[in-house]
Amino acid sequence: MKSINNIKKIIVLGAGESGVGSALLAVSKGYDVFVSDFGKIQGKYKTELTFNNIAFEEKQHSLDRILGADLVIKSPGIPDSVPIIQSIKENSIPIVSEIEFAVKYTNATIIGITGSNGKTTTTMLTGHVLSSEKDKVTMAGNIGDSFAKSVLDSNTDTYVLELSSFQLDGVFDFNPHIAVLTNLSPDHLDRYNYDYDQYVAAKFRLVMNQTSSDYFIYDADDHKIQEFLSKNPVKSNCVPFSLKQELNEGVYIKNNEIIMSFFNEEEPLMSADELALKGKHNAKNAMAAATVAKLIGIRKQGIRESLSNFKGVEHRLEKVLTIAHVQYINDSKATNVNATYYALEAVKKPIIWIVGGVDKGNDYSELYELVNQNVKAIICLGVDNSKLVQAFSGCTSILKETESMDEAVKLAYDISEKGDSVLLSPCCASFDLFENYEDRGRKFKEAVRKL
Ligand code: UMA
Repeated sequence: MKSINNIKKIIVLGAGESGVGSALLAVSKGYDVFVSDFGKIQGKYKTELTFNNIAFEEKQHSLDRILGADLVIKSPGIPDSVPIIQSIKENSIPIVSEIEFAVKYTNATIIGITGSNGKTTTTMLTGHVLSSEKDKVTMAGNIGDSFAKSVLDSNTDTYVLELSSFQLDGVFDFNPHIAVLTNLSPDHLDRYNYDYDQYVAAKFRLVMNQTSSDYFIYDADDHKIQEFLSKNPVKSNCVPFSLKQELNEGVYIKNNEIIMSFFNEEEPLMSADELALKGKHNAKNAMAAATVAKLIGIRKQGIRESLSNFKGVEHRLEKVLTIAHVQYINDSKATNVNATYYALEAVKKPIIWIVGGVDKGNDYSELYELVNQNVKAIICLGVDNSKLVQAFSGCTSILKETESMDEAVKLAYDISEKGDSVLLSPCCASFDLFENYEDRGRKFKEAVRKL
């Protein structure tokens, strides 16, 4: 990227959470900023731009104006394949993500957390544990609030950033002091030419600038992570965690006890039974959070207490209500096959499964066994359900389709019997019928409460 000192005109593409945060930060740093959105800008973001006198356009990308930029900050939801990005690249104008831009304006310690699943839970757990002993800890990134806006607003010591592959695609100098990779499984393949390795490479951009004074925490049981590392060693200190093997350096479980093995010293942290979040995948998320906390210098007592009193993450296997002995569970955050796999495994059967949305190149065959065993009815909730119907029509006798959340929940209610679970675990992105996965989860909860 051009030295930041030589940049005057910044174009921000996309006026959602990321773009508006970037624009506000850029204006505060004295840049000439113009925001361009191809769609209609949401009311709250338009108000923020107008209120701060930031020039913008909507329902178009004006090529001439955009090509006058010294730097383009691209929102993560905009794919590289769209014509405007191609034109910007042909004109050799640098394109960065909000993360790359914003990090230049903070001296706080950066903890960057990515992974195909568990990154929100791990980010929130980490923030929760660090906050037990530190005052100025801020969580941001893919978790909802933009990093750029929090750099502008807050006076923080430590950022815990949830990072998506889309955000990492646009980083070049970004270097978190502590990086966490929770796990890898195929996701967002529609953005990576349906090539899993391209997606994996995007995730590993998290550690590409790390040095010997930084740390990389990762799942040692994950074959894809190990495969990548064997071909592309990192420069930072590797601190793996594992449920399967005792590690000389790292965190593992022995006789149900979480053991931290650091600097040639082994110490038990707590029993896995004491963790607030249950299940193997949550044990791993907790081990990753505990490792970050240890490296940051949080005392063992603080780590243990925080991991036992954590309240959980909204839209992630969130219990909503029990009606007529049927449990309704909101797992709207499950936007890929792997996340839904965990849900179908973890939730009490028989399950009435509400699934669907925007398919991201999913391979549903991994779910067949679980669906055959645990699911009694499927309700497809999406504009185009054809791939789901084709994949699962042989698995259950009941398969219904709808485009309405209220109707999906009503159908589930009608089908359900005492002891069943109704699970919203969509396995897909939400943008066909909802603003985002939070909106989808909230609408599910409203529909359940209306029953
Ligand atoms: N747009 C254009 N041109 C285009 C395409 C889109 O201008 O060619 C415009 C749209 O009209 C819209 C804006 O871009 O107004 C939206 O940008 P965006 O999709 O990047 O969404 P933001 O509101 O900026 O939110 C983004 C992340 N969204 C995505 O990556 C899709 C949020 O992650 C993140 O919290 C936020 O930045 C702040 O960092 C959400 C997400 O769904 C939670 N992430 C994906 C996931 O977790 O699977 C990656």
